[in-house]
Amino acid sequence: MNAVKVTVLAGGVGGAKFLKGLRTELRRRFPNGDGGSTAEITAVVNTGDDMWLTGLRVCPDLDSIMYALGGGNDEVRGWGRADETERVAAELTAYGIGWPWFTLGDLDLGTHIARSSFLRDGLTLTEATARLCERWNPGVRLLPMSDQPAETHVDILVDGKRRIVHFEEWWVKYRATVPAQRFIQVGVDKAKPTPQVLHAIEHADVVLVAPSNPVVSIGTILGVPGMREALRGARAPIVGVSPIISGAAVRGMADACLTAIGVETTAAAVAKHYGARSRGGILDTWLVDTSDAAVVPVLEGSGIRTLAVPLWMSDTDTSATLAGDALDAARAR
Ligand code: FO1
Repeated sequence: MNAVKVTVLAGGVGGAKFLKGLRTELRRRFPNGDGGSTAEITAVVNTGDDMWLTGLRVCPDLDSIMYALGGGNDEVRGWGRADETERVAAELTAYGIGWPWFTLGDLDLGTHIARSSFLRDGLTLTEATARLCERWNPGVRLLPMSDQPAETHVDILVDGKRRIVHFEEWWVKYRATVPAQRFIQVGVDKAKPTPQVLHAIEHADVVLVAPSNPVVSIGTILGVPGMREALRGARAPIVGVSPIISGAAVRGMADACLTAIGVETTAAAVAKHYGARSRGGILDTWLVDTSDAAVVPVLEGSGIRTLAVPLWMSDTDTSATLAGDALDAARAR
């Protein structure tokens, strides 16, 4: 019986929670005898949040997952490193460089310096990420969606002026409180899925869409030219998990993002936004929370097989149960 291969499209914090649950569940279902699993998980991760900052390449979603699954993340903040200090950040601010409102902690800077050093040595982002993961050993293969940049920038209206700012400025400095007129993926037309991503989609037994931000995480991944086609051509069933429960975003400001692209903040609207694979989209099956069970017949009508299961990921156990439901939904297709 060859190893089960699960490929997951994921963003940062929400994606990390889901991946942690999936890793736990696969270790339970396919134990390898020493605490690990014979199953192989590959995460295709959003790089739209990435930026060059004080000369360093910062990859927030890749780092959130690497730290969370490697055991180094700050569980309270949900991002960055545990036991962090900010001495270097204070120096950078004293020199007037960087973003004082976007804290790069001392330990976190170690990651950005290492990654930037690998990139300067000519490694691709995929190769650099693999080198960082040799240390953190997340138990999941982390693949940037593309080795070419496709940064998310946001067209905002602030103090009566239209400005285009990096996603992190809108997200962290403005807390997504100023309305986003539109999202721009800078350079995405020159980006393509990496060969490793295409291979992971083609050879997957199951493809899962994590309950990450449907616009600036999953949407950014789907926006890489060729990504949708690769997913639509996958032999594996594609199961998505709603990031919206009872009309509210589970985390982050997914509602602000959905509103910006004119999509209603409901589990059904997001499913239709991703689309049924049978009708040109990418989904075969969609998981909604039990509180949204009423949308099941509606979505079945639009070609998306839909199941209502508990979606709240309050801890690794509930995340593992949810991941198990997603795996079962794929098999039962
Ligand atoms: N989020 C914040 O709310 N405040 C910060 O100062 C901040 C710094 C930061 C530095 C590195 C990094 O990888 C992530 C960081 N984040 C911060 C989180 C970041 O906004 C999120 O991880 C995603 O980009 C949005 O999901």
